[in-house]
Amino acid sequence: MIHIQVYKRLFFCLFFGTMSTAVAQKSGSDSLNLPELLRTESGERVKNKADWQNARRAEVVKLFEDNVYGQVPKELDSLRFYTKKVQKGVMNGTATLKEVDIQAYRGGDFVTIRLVLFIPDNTPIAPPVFLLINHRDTTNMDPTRKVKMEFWPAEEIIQRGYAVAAFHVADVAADNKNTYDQQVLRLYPDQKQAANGMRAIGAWGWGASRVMDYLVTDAAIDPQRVAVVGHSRGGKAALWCGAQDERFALTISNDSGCTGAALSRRMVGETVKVINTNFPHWFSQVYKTFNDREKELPVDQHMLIALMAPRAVYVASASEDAWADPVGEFLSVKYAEPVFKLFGLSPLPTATQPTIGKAVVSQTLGYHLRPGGHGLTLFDWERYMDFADVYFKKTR
Ligand code: GTR
Repeated sequence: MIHIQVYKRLFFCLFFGTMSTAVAQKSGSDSLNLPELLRTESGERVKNKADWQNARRAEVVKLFEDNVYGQVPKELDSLRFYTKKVQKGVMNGTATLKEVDIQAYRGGDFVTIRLVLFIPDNTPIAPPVFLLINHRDTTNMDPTRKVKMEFWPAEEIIQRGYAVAAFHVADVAADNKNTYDQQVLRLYPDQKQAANGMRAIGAWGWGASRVMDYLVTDAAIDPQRVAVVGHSRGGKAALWCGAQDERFALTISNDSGCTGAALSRRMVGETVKVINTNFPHWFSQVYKTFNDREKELPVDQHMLIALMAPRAVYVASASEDAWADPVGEFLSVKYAEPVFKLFGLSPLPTATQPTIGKAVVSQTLGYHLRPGGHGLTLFDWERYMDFADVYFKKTR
């Protein structure tokens, strides 16, 4: 049954997904009946950044915890960092490799996140870092660099003067509906019972926050300039992580689609029901009650993007990636702009989706539509580094 729905959806998004943003935007957030960003639960208007920071922001984080991604447990007995390897002069003498085990302890049990980190040598100051939440094969983050993939072009990122890091999602929650609870959820058994309990996507974001716990201790990099990056399902986790962990200066969503950057209420491409049916281990039990009820969701994804303010967020789409609804990914950024405006930050310099291959950026917002299919490519990374060069005021 689900397959016919998928093909119907695919046809629907191919036909309607490409409806121009101008039309979509003219129909505006009203026609989508998007939940209001700038009004509190008690009906107060959010007039300035203080209203947002002191009241509305926490409400929106809670709405996503309770209805979509689940809780974000913070209690730990201890967190230990073991630097297993430091190898200088790698990448033809341009970088230092660090392999660090991050061990999180609770209730006599622990999980280990294995971090791979390359740091460029001879940068004038501690460099910014790109941290990838890797859900693809570990060969995509090969510390020996025998295998090089543009999914994580570590050499090119080092050449641009950035540190580059990655961990694999399986260290915190296997991407499998039968075994996802055998890593970090072992430390938080109560989450399994809770209807708004953390599931795999939340656990991957939790993992990135534990990596940040390590990065703030490493003087060789600049923890004030860390970007959390994810592709597709990893992009959903990166957005949720960046939304609630304000230590990440920049959040990058690459083709994250449904329950990532794409507006759920558009119901173009993958829907809430389809994603909950195909990946029941990704989101909270409560989220499943919104299958086929997108219009009743107390949130939509523009609110997730808005939680990054006043920090930066970059959303990318791919022109042939109809399943991820590129228009919906772009509109989420547009409809989040009112919150950035509260901080005096300008909107994207365009009202409509930019032409394929052209990046549009403001101080803290970025978007591009890459030519081609669903994937994380060197083209995408170069656009992220171009944005970060300005946002992180990088000298080299
Ligand atoms: C698809 C899923 C998408 C996206 C994608 C990916 O199967 O429907 O939501 O997450 O996988 O991660 O590549």
